[in-house]
Amino acid sequence: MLVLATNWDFEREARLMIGEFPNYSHYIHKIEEDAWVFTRQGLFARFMPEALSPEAIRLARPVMQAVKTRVTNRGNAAAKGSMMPRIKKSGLLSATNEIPPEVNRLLGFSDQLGYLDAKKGSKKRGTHFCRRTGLTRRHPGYLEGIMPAVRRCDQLFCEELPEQYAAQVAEIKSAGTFRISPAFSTANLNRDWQTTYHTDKYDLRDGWIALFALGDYEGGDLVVPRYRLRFNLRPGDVLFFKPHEVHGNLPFSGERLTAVLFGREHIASCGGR
Ligand SMILES: O=C(O)CCC(=O)C(=O)O
Ligand SMILES: [Fe+2]
Repeated sequence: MLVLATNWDFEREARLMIGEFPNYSHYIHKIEEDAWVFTRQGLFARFMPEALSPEAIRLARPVMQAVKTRVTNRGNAAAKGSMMPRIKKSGLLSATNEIPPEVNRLLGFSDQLGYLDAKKGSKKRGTHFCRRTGLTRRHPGYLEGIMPAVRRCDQLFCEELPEQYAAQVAEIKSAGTFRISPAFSTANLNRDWQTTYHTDKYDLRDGWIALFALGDYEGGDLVVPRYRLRFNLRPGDVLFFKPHEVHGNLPFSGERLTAVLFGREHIASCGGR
């Protein structure tokens, strides 16, 4: 087991690289074994190779392979300048920005399972109301397929990071059934998408995520430039970390499927049922 305490801290430089691709000069520590990673700010990551069972992998993989949604709204993770005004049917430019089809065709696929929160304080229905994600509604079997992997991640989170787990569960407990497990409300599924440097949005402010990978690929390591870290995430591995630090992927070949389990920022205000 590796216990790494790094003193590197390139916070400002990392922020400036948002929207750019990681490269091989952005890390010093390459992490590929069971590891705890500490920074000057405290515990940052817990890496657990081969943490998912063959059965959990077998059930989750077809669901993750079925993600067909193009990326239209994650501009930072898609590349600098990728968001631009939508062109309305009238030919005029809309006030809404999106990644246009000509650009998103070059990216991978991404969609969400589980639950979405309402904007804080919003009483409006429609997209402002707590609800299942569209993918969850359209394909009721999908969530079931990833649940063994979700339960395993939740259990490891509880065992390995008990304090952080207790805080996260307490924070979203009142969301009740708007959760996929005690600590997570939502799963973001990515297929064949090399993210540029970004921080995750819509997450609990101080939350932790579980990231796991499946598929058959080479490369795609997750780089965290602030702390000069590179995680070599192989199929079946689980990485717990704080997604408000800038991170992105190195290039890869093959089929790379990842799931990010997290708590939506306002999910607690949904109220349980
Ligand atoms: O696929 C990965 O390794 C990272 C995905 C990620 O950072 C995200 O979806 O926010
Ligand atoms: Fe991310």
